[in-house]
Amino acid sequence: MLKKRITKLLIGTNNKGKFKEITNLLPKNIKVFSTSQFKLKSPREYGKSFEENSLIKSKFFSKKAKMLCLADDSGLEIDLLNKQPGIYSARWAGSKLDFNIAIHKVYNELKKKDKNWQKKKIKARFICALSICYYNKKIICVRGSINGKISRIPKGKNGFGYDPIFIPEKHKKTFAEMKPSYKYKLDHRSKAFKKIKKFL
Ligand code: ITT
Repeated sequence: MLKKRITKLLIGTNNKGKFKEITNLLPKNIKVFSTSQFKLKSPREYGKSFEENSLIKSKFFSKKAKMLCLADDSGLEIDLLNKQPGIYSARWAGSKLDFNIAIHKVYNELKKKDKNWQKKKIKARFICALSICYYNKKIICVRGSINGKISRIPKGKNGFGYDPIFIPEKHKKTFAEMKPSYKYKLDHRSKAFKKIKKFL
């Protein structure tokens, strides 16, 4: 456990969308550092869960930059696809991380499972495991999730990744159609953040 409040923190991600969202969720008194400031490439994510991969990243980046690190491992689980892409959400976008490719793959896989999928409610959820480590020491690791469904077609230009195809529960718009400040208040990442609030 940390005895003092955090004053400086490395955000262990090379995903610009995540970085933007995480900095927005952090209290403004924390001095934030990015992996690009240290020219750090991401480690191989060999974990079998969001939590394991999050810890791999926060430990790796903390050791490289020699400072406290917050990392996020997240992804989209689709029930009809047996919870895929899940921890492989980034990998579905290919080596160039093209999310048009990932979204196309989601629709293709859904069609293979059920050609009438567009007429049905395709349950899905976003998951986020946030962890804070100092070198190899785990300070905390938590999970947040948000339920929803897959949109029949991609909609909206905001956000990143799978945002254009995810409609959160009790809403009609996709994450990509929402104002970023609105999405940040309700998504999986903000739910995980609430659980680490006492450290920030
Ligand atoms: P880092 O490992 O460097 O953080 P990454 O993009 O590889 O970046 P992940 O391994 O956690 O991150 O992959 C999760 C993927 O799931 C990510 O690439 C996003 O496109 C997608 N994802 C996660 N959170 C999302 C969100 O809030 N909105 C849309 N897509 C999201």
